[in-house]
Amino acid sequence: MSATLTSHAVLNAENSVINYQAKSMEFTTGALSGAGVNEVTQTISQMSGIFRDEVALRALNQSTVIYRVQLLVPVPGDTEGGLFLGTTFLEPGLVGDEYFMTKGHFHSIRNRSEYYITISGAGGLVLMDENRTTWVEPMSPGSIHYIPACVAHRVANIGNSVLSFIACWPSDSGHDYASILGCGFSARLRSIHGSPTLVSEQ
Ligand code: M6P
Ligand code: ZN
Repeated sequence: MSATLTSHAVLNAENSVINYQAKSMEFTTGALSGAGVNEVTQTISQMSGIFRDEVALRALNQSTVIYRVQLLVPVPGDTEGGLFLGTTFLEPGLVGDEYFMTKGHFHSIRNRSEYYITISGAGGLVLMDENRTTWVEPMSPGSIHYIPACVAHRVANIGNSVLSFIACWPSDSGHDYASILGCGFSARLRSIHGSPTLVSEQ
């Protein structure tokens, strides 16, 4: 007997079908689908303490979605040697003069690195090392960004459409948001005279 290889079947050496839960990515948007895809949504109400202008943040509709992340988490979060995959969809918009952005984080295990790959839209990847030196990399469709160990990372949408990007990181990295909430990044990506500008914090 022979079996046919389809997108929903994996064959073993005996050419019989093994149970397989198909997953896929739609390349124009980065949207993930299939077995085990989870989704996390961040609304304005969940972004307290992230943007510099809290008054402007409170004036916005609190239920507005800033970004959502689709996740493939094939192993528990403390597994050494595994990998996680995610697609983030970040809406366009401003809080005061600051672009809609992700919360940003260091990895809890500091020596864990990560890849971001832009699918659509225009963005800035804001990076900060442990000496609080901050820089920004431009994100456009196809751009690949290697985030080294010990570097905090956050993405701002500087365009007028949804910015989507794929991320891949070690499953035991963890997210250290507390350091960012405590001290922030040392610079912010703001719209100054209509142009994205990295502005140092006072
Ligand atoms: C990427 C990855 C995720 C992260 C998400 C949103 O998909 O880096 O680990 O959760 O972006 O970023 P943040 O958690 O900083 O809001
Ligand atoms: Zn990360």
